[in-house]
Amino acid sequence: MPRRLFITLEGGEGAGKSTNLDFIHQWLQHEGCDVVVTREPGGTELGEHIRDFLLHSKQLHIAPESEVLLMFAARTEHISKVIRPSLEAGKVVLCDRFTDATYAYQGGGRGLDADRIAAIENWVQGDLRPDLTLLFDVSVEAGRERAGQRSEPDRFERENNEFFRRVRETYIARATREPKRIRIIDASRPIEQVEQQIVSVLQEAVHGR
Ligand code: Z5A
Repeated sequence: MPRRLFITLEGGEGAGKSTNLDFIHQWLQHEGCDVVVTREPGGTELGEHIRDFLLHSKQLHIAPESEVLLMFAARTEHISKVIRPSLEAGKVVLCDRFTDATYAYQGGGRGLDADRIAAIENWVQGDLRPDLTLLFDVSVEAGRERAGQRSEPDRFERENNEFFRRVRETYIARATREPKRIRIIDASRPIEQVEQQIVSVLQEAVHGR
């Protein structure tokens, strides 16, 4: 039987997390996993309220420190009500973004000190870390062009290319430091090839091959 796993999806704007989430969910179910799909910020009633505020507030400028604390407030609720109970019940948790996004957006993008983020991470999460993270990587320009075809941009999507370059660099630096956990998926390829790469990474994580 596949063991319990905590899998997270990460990437910059337009990298294709949402596009591939369904595919990953179905693949895991087909392999016999009991899967809980969730997202951050969000995943609980309080978390969804925080998400709504952070993404859609008319107040564009929020102090980066407030932003990071709100992300972790949502995360604390999410961990205690959804993530830990699901893992303890032997399920696979498939989460659209988690703490790597905080390092990338609030650390890289907003310029907050990574050591401060790490201190809150340790306090809030204890030893909880994802077992596997799929980092969907595409150039900022290509990702933004794909995402640009959507409707009204949210608070993050209004940031400039420089912001998103720092986000991407931070993600890649983290993947370089933790290559076993964070697997880079080349999201610039056609969807069928992206899916093939996803499957080979998941095979290894779920079945150890
Ligand atoms: N955030 C943060 O700052 N700190 C934190 O700690 C956390 C989050 C947890 C909400 O995230 C925001 O929260 C996020 C960071 C911040 N802001 N930003 N930007 P989100 O995950 O909900 O929002 P998102 O980044 O906009 O992601 P998304 O909606 O999941 O979409 P996506 O991954 O960017 O891409 P997509 O919707 O799957 O695809 C975009 C388009 O590209 C779509 O038309 C697809 O059909 C197309 N596509 C996808 N893949 C391909 C390929 N391979 N070829 C061609 N076309 C493709």
